[in-house]
Amino acid sequence: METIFTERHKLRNSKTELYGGELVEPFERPSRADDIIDRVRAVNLGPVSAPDDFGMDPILAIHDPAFIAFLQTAWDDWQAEGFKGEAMPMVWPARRMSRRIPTHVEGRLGYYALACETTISGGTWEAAYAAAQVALTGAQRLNDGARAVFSLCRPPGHHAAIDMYGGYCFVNNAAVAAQHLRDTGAERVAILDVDFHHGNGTQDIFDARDDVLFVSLHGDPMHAFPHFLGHADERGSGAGQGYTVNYPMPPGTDFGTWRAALADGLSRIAEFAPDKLIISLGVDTFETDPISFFKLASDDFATYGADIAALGLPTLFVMEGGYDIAEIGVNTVNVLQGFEGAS
Ligand code: OKP
Ligand code: ZN
Repeated sequence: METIFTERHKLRNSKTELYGGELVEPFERPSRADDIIDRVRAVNLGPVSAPDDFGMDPILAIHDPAFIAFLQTAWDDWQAEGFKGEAMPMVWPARRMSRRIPTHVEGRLGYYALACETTISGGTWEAAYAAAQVALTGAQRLNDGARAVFSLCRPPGHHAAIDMYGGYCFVNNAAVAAQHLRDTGAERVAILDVDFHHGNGTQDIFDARDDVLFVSLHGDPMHAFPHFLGHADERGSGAGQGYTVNYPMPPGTDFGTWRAALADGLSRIAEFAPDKLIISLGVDTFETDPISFFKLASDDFATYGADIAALGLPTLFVMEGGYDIAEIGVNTVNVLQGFEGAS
């Protein structure tokens, strides 16, 4: 399997995350991608290629232009205020307040953020742009006939909505890739999100559409980030009714339970009969992930990779989360090797 990767992910290197009331080193750090690419090379998964540049249009096909303009200038605007730390929101348009977009960067941060753990620092936009190109290049490889491709995106994307960032995400890489596939011949695209966290951004983007099926397995939002989306009764709206499928699961969920939900999700995907499949691949379902509560073991990742392969669809793996740094490379590549072994 070919991997698409660029060192430009290193430009996303913020020093702080607000966690438990403290500023800590971010869980979403550059060494994550380094460990994954090291493992890809160690097992000879396949060639590693640099992304092509598809420009801004495919990003703007998903995201609000004013939101993207905000991401591009937020760090400069923040620094211009003379602030010493990294950019983070601290006030939101909460219930019964105005949706008018403020002028001051503090107001703009609150308007466009869905959470405040994720700080913006120099290079953040450049890395997020590069990650979207990594996803787009993988999608294009499927168009060129590949059975499967691994887009090693960093920063991740599935929490990023049309006009919101947060949860370590800025541009929704999987959504940008899905729209590119739609715009280049695919009639139907399915996105299967196996990251521990609900892909609220992806769900929001495709909520009212029947051409992109969104299926997500995740920690129940009653207990887990992003807390305000991902319930089982969210099924899509308008023409998109029935094209969002959520499997929230409780703390301590083991692989048997998780795999049964996957089997159900895979049958929904088979029924939809998409031309292409995108996997939002997070390995934070691992038993020792520091911020999650599922109990998958390393071997389970290979098992479910094979389950996904049984659909027989052209498949793009887009990297999302996973924070147990010691095992992130093994677990990620286990999914890909499990898939290949069963293809
Ligand atoms: C990004 B991705 C846990 C706080 C969680 C943000 C998590 C973002 C996850 N107590 N904060 O989906 O892996
Ligand atoms: Zn996650």
